[in-house]
Amino acid sequence: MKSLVILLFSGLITACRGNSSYSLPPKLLLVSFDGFRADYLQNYEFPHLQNFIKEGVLVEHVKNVFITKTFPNHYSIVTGLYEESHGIVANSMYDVITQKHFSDFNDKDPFWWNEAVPIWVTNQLQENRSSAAAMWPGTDVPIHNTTPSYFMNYSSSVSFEERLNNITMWLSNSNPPVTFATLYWEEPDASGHKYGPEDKENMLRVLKEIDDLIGDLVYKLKMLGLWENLNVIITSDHGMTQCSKDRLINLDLCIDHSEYTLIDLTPVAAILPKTNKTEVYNKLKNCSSHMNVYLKEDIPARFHYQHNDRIQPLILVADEGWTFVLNKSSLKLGDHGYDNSLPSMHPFLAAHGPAFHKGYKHSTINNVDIYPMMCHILGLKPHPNNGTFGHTKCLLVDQWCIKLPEAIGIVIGVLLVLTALTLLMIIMQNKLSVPQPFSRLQLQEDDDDPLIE
Ligand SMILES: *[C@@H]1O[C@H](CO)[C@@H](O)[C@H](O)[C@H]1NC(C)=O
Ligand SMILES: *[C@@H]1O[C@H](CO)[C@@H](O)[C@H](O)[C@H]1NC(C)=O
Ligand SMILES: *[C@@H]1O[C@H](CO)[C@@H](O)[C@H](O)[C@H]1NC(C)=O
Ligand SMILES: *[C@@H]1O[C@H](CO)[C@@H](O)[C@H](O)[C@H]1NC(C)=O
Ligand SMILES: *[C@@H]1O[C@H](CO)[C@@H](O)[C@H](O)[C@H]1NC(C)=O
Ligand SMILES: *[C@@H]1O[C@H](CO)[C@@H](O)[C@H](O)[C@H]1NC(C)=O
Ligand SMILES: *[C@@H]1O[C@H](CO)[C@@H](O)[C@H](O)[C@H]1NC(C)=O
Ligand SMILES: CC(=O)N[C@H]1CO[C@H](CO)[C@@H](O)[C@@H]1O
Ligand SMILES: [Zn+2]
Repeated sequence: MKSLVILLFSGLITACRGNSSYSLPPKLLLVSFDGFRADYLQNYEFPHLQNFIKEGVLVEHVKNVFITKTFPNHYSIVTGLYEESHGIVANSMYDVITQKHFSDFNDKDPFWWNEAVPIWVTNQLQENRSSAAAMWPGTDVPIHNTTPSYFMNYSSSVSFEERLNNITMWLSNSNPPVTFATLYWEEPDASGHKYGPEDKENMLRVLKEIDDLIGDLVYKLKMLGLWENLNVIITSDHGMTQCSKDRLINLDLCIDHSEYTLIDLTPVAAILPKTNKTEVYNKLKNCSSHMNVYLKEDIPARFHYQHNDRIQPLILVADEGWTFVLNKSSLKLGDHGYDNSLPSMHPFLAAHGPAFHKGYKHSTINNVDIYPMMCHILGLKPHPNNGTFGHTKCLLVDQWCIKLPEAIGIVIGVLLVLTALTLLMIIMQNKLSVPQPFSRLQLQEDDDDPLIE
């Protein structure tokens, strides 16, 4: 009997596993459309993306990391670490000890990246697996002496079509197989900065173009027979908020430029004082009521933005929509980088593939939670990180999770059943006890006597 059960059970497991396709290693394509603010999804039409979501999962808000800039957040997604822990703390950095500078055009020194190990490196160290990148900050840098087996040097002039063609080619015919791949695109960030997110007409056009690119992506994956077995995550690094010439904070009106070195300007200014730090702090503190000025040691803990030499002694955080300028600076109509608790700074996440549920919506996760989820999908052991795997369990088919509405339903259901049972028992008891109110009293003397014997 026992062996029959085991036989049936193992047969069931084999049947569920299906055949050869499941013995192939799982594959994952991670896509970022830079600056895709979460609520664009509610306020504009995305027919292709909505189709993708209908057969996959959607996380409506992804809480990203402070500062809400491009390089830091892309590196958090692939390492699961806060900025202070992965070391890419801004798009513009200066290291006092080595006197090195980092900027988006001077980002190839591994020194800046080596404080963390991105997932494409870990994936590559697995036997018989390789990684590929059609761009993503850091993928053209030998981090811990390792680049993806297949990658492109960063160039904004390479078209989406070429990036897509090459990444899908690498995903389909490489040996050892490419199991982790990235695809990066500069929009809607570039247009968000240029027009501002409140320019409905221009954003409508740009976001329609992005939806068409998502259509091209799905079409291409289907044509190449990659669609069924590939896990695809579409997400972004940050959102965007409207700025204005009426919301400027001119630092030149408060402090002479000779007193400090400006490492990064807006909306989080990184200040390295040249003279007396306290005096610089006092002058800046008094500059505007539309910002917060922090000594490094006083930066709020919720930002997780303190414990790194690359964070400067003074930082200024502009209020949403305000811009730091110097006398000669120009203004962008849209910007990001602000407090990561602002909804306008959040992107979304959508995912599709054998690892994900179909038609499931989730309200929020942190962007550092994406890393442990990706490691789980790829069967990789994650490096120590700041993400929580449990936050993403509801998205995954191989995990059990309690979804809030169901949990409430179950609790209410159980309470109703218990109430009904209690009522029933009370009624029954009353029915039984009513006809013989006195016999009970008489019986009481005998209560201690054993019933049987
Ligand atoms: C096995 O794989 C083939 C080809 O990939 C597919 O047509 C077939 O339906 C699969 N069978 C099961 C039981 O999954
Ligand atoms: C790696 O691939 C080779 C050749 O395809 C195979 O013999 C070997 O067993 C594979 N190793 C692992 C760990 O899958
Ligand atoms: C994409 O692949 C083609 C064909 O292999 C190659 O010629 C081209 O240089 C690649 N593009 C990039 C940006 O690497
Ligand atoms: C990237 O650029 C470097 C330096 O210009 C060059 O040596 C290398 O071959 C390029 N790599 C790829 C994959 O294009
Ligand atoms: C810096 O300035 C503050 C206030 O003006 C003063 O109390 C302090 O002694 C100065 N520190 C140094 C190192 O000069
Ligand atoms: C900036 O402009 C203000 C007002 O026009 C002027 O007083 C100040 O000297 C200027 N500062 C610099 C550094 O140019
Ligand atoms: C984030 O993770 C790193 C690596 O485990 C750890 O050193 C750091 O203390 C964590 N940060 C927080 C705020 O927990
Ligand atoms: C903007 C601001 O806070 N200005 C203050 C700077 O300090 C002087 C004197 O301490 C105040 O009078 C200003 O209101
Ligand atoms: Zn960005």
